[in-house]
Amino acid sequence: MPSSLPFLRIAAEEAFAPPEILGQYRKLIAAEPSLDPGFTSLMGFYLGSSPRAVQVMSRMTDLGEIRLRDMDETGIARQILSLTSPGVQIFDAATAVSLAGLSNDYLADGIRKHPDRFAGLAAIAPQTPAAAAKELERGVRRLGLKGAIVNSHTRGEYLDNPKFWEIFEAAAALNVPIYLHPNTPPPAMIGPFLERGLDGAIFGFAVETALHMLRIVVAGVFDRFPRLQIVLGHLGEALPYWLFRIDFMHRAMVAANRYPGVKKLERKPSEYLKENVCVTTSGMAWEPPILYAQSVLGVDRVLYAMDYPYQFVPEEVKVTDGLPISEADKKKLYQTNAERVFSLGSMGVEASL
Ligand code: 1DF
Ligand code: MN
Repeated sequence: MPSSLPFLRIAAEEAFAPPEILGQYRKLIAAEPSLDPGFTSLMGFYLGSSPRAVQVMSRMTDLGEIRLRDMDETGIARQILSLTSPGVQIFDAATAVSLAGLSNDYLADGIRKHPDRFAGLAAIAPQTPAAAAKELERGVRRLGLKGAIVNSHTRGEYLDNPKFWEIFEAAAALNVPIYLHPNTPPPAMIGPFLERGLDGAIFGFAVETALHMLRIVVAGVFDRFPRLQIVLGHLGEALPYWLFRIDFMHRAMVAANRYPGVKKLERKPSEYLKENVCVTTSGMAWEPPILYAQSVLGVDRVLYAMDYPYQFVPEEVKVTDGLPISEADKKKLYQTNAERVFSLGSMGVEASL
């Protein structure tokens, strides 16, 4: 790692999976291929034998030498690790709760061995909201994790449903963010995407995740939990481009009392998206939208991410390095925003444990 740089590169959306969970994915696809066509399409591909799948999966379970070598080659000082999408959210409730604990223990072990290189987010099972809140608390308090990852819908359900709000309550109380990571669209939505191969990272991920984020906003989650912070990947899943129209239409809909589920909020939708949301550059190594996101959300709310191992393209770091922004803003993008949002001051597992 070049030590002469005036900043550390911290990558905030980096995936891993314990072998046990990949095995459970395999079993589920074989046993119930029509349970969730998006999942079967996505993990059916990545657990298959194409060169891309093999290349990605050869790195997925590693929290040691392979990953560190790749990080060194690309100049990534630290990865903030999270269980790959769809996490445990595809499983039945009991399996999901148990595998979330297993995954977080696996992750904490990896971090304990390299506390200066890795930090992590807790996998949780929204299927059982109380258990999810408890596991988030265990992850943060006992394992030293820095927040939670939720891979968008859980078996077709979204976190704006108040039955999930104890998860938000726990995150707000612990003062940690929730990373709202993509998932493929749920069965009720995926048909038109799948027919043309648009269900995954190419576009369907962003449609699904932006929808989920907006459901959380218009449901009033941030009026109830004003300090809650959500992190979105992929430069905000296109939402920063939409702020003007979302505000205009939301105001018009509320004024017309058009939908029983759409209530007046304390702030404009765009204000929540600017004050309760941060975005990362995962998968979006492209100067125009990075500068646009910084201009709309502010330079304090855009964080670097690579999306390793799905998008392990060493040249992409050069795009971020070459952005026409000040050195001070580059340090925010690469390092200090992540340190603030994920409270990385105390990286690794608490010394007292
Ligand atoms: C892909 C991309 C897969 C992302 C992911 O998890 C993922 C992909 C299954 O390229 O198929 O996290 N991503 O965040 O862009
Ligand atoms: Mn990702």
